[in-house]
Amino acid sequence: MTHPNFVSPDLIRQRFSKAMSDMYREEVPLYGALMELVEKTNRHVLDSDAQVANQLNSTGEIERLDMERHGAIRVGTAAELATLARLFAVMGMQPVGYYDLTPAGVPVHSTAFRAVHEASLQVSPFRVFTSLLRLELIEDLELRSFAQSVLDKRSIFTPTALTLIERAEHQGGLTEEEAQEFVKQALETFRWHHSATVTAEQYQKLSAQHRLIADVVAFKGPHINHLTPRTLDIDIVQAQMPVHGITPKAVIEGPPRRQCPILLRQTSFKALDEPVAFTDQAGNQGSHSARFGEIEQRGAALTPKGRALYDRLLNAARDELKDFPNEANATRYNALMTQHFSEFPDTYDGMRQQELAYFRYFLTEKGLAAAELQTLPLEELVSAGYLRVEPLVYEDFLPVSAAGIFQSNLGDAAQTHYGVHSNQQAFETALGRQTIDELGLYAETQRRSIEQCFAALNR
Ligand code: OOG
Ligand code: NI
Repeated sequence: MTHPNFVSPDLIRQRFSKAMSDMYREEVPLYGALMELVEKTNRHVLDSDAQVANQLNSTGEIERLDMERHGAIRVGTAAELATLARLFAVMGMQPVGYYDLTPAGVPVHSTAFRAVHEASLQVSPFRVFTSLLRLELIEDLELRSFAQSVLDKRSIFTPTALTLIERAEHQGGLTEEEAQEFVKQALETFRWHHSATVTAEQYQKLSAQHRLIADVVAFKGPHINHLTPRTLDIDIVQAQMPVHGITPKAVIEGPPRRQCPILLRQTSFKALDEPVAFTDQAGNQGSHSARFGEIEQRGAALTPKGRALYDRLLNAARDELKDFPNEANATRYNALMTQHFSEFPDTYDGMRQQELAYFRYFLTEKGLAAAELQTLPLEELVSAGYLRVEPLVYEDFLPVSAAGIFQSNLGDAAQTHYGVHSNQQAFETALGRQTIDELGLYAETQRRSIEQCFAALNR
């Protein structure tokens, strides 16, 4: 039971997302520039593309668009991950999906904390891609135990944040005053720190093992490493970035450009080196690059069948390319993607009839006015115009894309090959709970929307 005086977790998340964006904008001015570019592009698309504008208006997504963003962090220990899960739970965020990044040579596995119900997503779709370092992949045993000891010494949460998490769990929520303090305290975990926790030499050793290991181990906390706004046309933004002095990665991750966008397309730019102070140096003599910028365009969530088709076509294009996409082969990669994806139906009707994507059903004016429809099957209600169908937006991430984003920001030079495989069970043990299967969530939302239509038709 929620107490009438408690602030809803959705509202806490909405405020936290805003506070995070304000903090990041102040810390990384380029993020502000990117946000302006995205806003301008979105306005242009809404003014010039009636189909997109109508679609966003009728699903209500138009209201969340300006505040829509995701962030990413990386943590070092099971205890950190488990406490983060509790912190995010206060904001109504659950771990959705399991992503294994080791096939791409990145020694982490991940989940995405986000709201799970469409009503909550509408209040704030804020998501945080959260990775756990797999220390067991450091082969040098001495370095591994050094990394472990450094991590064991740090506390990434403020004492007040921990108290408020416990209070929220105990009381079943937070009062207005507590919620305000919680947002302030929780933000501290994600702040950037110029001072490292290791010497310059220790940093070098960690970094030589993998740059990501240094990023996780050598600092006081899991600084937010990017915040990603949602654009309605990623190709425009990609083309405009250089005009604004920003150099994007060579290719856009995810599916190729389509009439009916599916899943998620992403591009990022490398952040600058930032001055840091190692423990054995006076002042900010060292440097570290961790923080970058990213933008994304979201499309329809795919069913298991649609996702299998996506994975097959993506793999076929990549196999034919025979290499990771890069500057030199970008044109060929894009051509191969377009060619292979011609097999994926590019109309919403086609995707719905073949059950490739999830949709939401809405009653139309005509449907509302008609009472004698009670016995018609769903398809006939749609074809007669009593129900309207809109694609359900994809709220999650893609492992191959995430690997491409990681790599472009860690430098592509060193490709590490790990002999290990995904270990969802170990991840969930560290997390202290199971991750939620994202496909089930989309199916539920689709089902609820159909039920609501039928209920309105008095079935
Ligand atoms: C996360 C990279 C993945 C995405 O949007 O797929 C990612 C990281 O670099 O920590 O952000
Ligand atoms: Ni990202």
